[in-house]
Amino acid sequence: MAQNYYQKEIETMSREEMRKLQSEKLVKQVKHVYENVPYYRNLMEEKGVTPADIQSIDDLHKLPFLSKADLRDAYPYGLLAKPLADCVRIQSTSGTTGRRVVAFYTQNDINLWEDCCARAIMAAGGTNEDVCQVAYGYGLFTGGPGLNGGSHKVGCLTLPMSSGNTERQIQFMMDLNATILCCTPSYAAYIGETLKEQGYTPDQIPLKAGIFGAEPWTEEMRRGIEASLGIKAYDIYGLTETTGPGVAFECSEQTGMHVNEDHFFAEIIDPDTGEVLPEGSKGELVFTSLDKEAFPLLRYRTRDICVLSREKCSCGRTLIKMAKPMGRTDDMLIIRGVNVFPSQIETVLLNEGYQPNYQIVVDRVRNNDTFEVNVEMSPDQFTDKVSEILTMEKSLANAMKAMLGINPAVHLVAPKTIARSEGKAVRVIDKRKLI
Ligand code: DLL
Repeated sequence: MAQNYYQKEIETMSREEMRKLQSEKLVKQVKHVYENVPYYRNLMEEKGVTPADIQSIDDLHKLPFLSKADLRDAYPYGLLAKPLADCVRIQSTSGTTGRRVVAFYTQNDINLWEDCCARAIMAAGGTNEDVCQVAYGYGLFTGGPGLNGGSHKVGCLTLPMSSGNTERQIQFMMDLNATILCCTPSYAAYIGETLKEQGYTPDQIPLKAGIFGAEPWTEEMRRGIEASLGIKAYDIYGLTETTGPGVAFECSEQTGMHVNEDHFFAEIIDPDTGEVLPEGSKGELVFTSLDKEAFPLLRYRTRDICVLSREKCSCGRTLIKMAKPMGRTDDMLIIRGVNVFPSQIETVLLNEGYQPNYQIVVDRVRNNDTFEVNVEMSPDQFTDKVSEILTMEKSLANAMKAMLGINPAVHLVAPKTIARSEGKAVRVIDKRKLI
């Protein structure tokens, strides 16, 4: 596939030049934060570090970490590094636990964020000939605004749909011949399902590519979405704390996501000791914003478990790659002492011929963990014969036991009874409240 770059010079820069650029930006950024963010200055002072100690990117490890707890402590304005007069926008997380994260942007911050999203769209083959349907949520969530801005920069005709109202999504997609779809992978799967129900075959759908992220999804799920929509599906990663989507994006090689490392420097650390791990090690992903102005987090611990790689990429980009996040240090469930990732359950479901419409319910009864997985049958799997359902449940439970090492109670439920998500799917209900 011929490569489209949005900012070729940066995306294909030599490693030496990139290090030099990162070092120059870091030195400036540390000074900016030290002078303007008393909260972080205190952390630096506690560690005995001053801006003079940071002469290049090799000195990054000397700086203190920031975590979600710091964001909560400093909420809402304590990590702001620019006067309010220079800030033009906030975005925020859904904040289901504790206080929400509120991130601030200057116009330059929005500009660099949209550039990152434009790189992602072009890496997925997008050009100004495309019609880009943005079905991520708009508003406080970063998905809609980020991809909307990137789509404008590429020059696509942008359909600012936001999420939800699937009938309308499909009508616009078909009437306007949308060629690129941006939304969460679970919503893409649902749109595919609905199109099928309406009698469309993949070759009747005008889409050619999808840019899906904001939640974990497996390779099996990717293949399912690609088949149902007749597209190539690209992963995109990001988090509100660093800007939003576009911190990293997939190219046509699809062996990991290129990190926009001229803006976000990535490290992998041991989550227990904080020690920086060598390239190729699995650990917690940490980002440093090298040139954001309003909300420049240094060494922010994402809690995403990941691996970085500098292997040469056939797309020509030299930007370091991150693997698909392999879970979070905080969403990993420990059930009866066993580590369980929702993505493992999803893999089993897809391998066994089920759709990834499921919910994990964990509870603790008399000091014992209970572990239930509710799985939706598709209309052609549906039966009301109890004996057949019991056999299917048993076989699925065995497959999960083989993958996880522990036995869940599997309940098959009727088609369309697990709530569909228009944003991030709620996969886990943990009633144990262990912390
Ligand atoms: O989810 C930003 C985003 C919007 C990314 C649209 C991609 C597309 P938050 O709501 O702050 O931001 O959630 C960030 O979501 O730390 C990961 O755990 C998870 N996440 C994001 N992208 C992916 C992905 C947006 N591609 C958190 N694969 C991150 C797996 C992802 N997990």
